[in-house]
Amino acid sequence: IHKFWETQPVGQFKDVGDSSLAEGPIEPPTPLSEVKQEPYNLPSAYEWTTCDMDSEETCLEVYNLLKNNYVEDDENLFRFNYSKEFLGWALRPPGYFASWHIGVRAKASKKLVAFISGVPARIRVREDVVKMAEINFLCVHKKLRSKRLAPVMIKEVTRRVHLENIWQAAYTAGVVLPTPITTCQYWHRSLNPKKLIDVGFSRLGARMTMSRTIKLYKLPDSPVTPGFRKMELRDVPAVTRLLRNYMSQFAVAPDFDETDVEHWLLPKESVVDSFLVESQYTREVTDFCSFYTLPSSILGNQTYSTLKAAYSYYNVSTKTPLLQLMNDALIVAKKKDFDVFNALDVMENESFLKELKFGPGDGQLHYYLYNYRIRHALKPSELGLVLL
Ligand code: MYA
Ligand code: JJ1
Repeated sequence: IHKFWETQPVGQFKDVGDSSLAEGPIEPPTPLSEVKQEPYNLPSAYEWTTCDMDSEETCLEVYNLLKNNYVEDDENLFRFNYSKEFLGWALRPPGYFASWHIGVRAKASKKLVAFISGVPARIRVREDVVKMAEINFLCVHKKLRSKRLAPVMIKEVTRRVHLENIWQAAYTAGVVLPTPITTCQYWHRSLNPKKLIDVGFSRLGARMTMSRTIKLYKLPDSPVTPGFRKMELRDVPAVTRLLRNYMSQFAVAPDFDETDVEHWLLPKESVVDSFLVESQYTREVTDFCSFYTLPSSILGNQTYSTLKAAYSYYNVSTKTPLLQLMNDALIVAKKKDFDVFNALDVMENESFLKELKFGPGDGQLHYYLYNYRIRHALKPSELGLVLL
């Protein structure tokens, strides 16, 4: 049933529960001279293109492909609409490879019809820090679906990752493939309940009126934690220490250094927001929270075209209770006019979801590793990784 995935070095369904298989790489690296030097063959009407994300024009083409053809919910009411600024940020972290930004064009029209990307990351799996590619934004134009183009694109990105002497990858998907290291649940916290109901994102609860619903989700005007402020460049060393220490408890998590923290967590307008708590006398950074901006297009609504969503990213609490820290995150997200605050049940998130009035969504997110076996599936709470 998985003609492509059966051929790949990933945990196979038939091996689930087989304790004789050790954790770690499934296949050893091959000498670089043995990595295929030419790109895989595409159907003759199409050609490979490396997408230069420094070029406004190319960035716009990728943006438009995704805006019109990327991930939708199960009822096709919403479609992710990553901004151009977001794509520039997500695809150009420290040490990125332009060759991993892979497009497919129609030869005749030069129109961009498919895309896949990778970015380098160091990911710790239990004791071992492994160099990996994070694969994201796999997209085939709606008119070219089900023609087995995706396996060719996956093989091509794999080849280009191997050329950089990297042999493992991490990725997430809304579909079940062989085989998830964990399956996470999406949770949603209404910030603008009237709009969410009007566009079909949520429904009026049983025995609830609109005015009772609006009151239920009301939040204070400003954060309540003393010393809660936006993260700045000067905070990078302290945030890195706080985060590294906190992340060490999870089975799978990124191994962030100061360069990574500056890129991934320093606030960037309409892309990523980060806040911390600085204690009044010691000026110590004790707590941290962050979220990224990912709007969705609302498909076919007369009144609204965009749903503004914040997604919980990395959060650390050592002094401020996580519940209070995340309530402050909701307050600032509401102030910034987000309609909804989304979170996965990863890390310690379960400890605040219900109390802060998040409700479970109809979507799940499956996490995968390529060429790395995990003995047992993880609990979502053992996962310390958030992909964009
Ligand atoms: S997840 C987001 C994926 N994108 C979307 O959902 C956007 C909307 N959908 C589409 O654009 C298309 O439906 C896509 C499939 C492109 C998804 N991950 O060409 P096909 C397998 C992996 O006929 P299409 C993200 O970006 C499917 O099981 N495989 O199908 C992370 C089947 O194989 P098999 C997937 O619908 C991506 C084959 O493709 C996915 O026209 C991580 C069918 O191909 C999926 N999301 O196109 C990629 N969906 O027969 C893997 C379907 O075996 C990275 N398939 O079941 C692996 C690591 C690589 C680097 C390694 C380095 C060392
Ligand atoms: O956003 C999602 N679901 C929403 C909208 C559902 C619309 C009908 N299908 C949802 N809303 C309920 C909210 C409600 C608010 C008050 C409290 C109770 C809950 O459930 C879902 C996630 O739940 N999103 C998707 O389906 C999008 C795709 C998810 C898979 C993503 C794949 C990512 C690609 C990897 O890079």
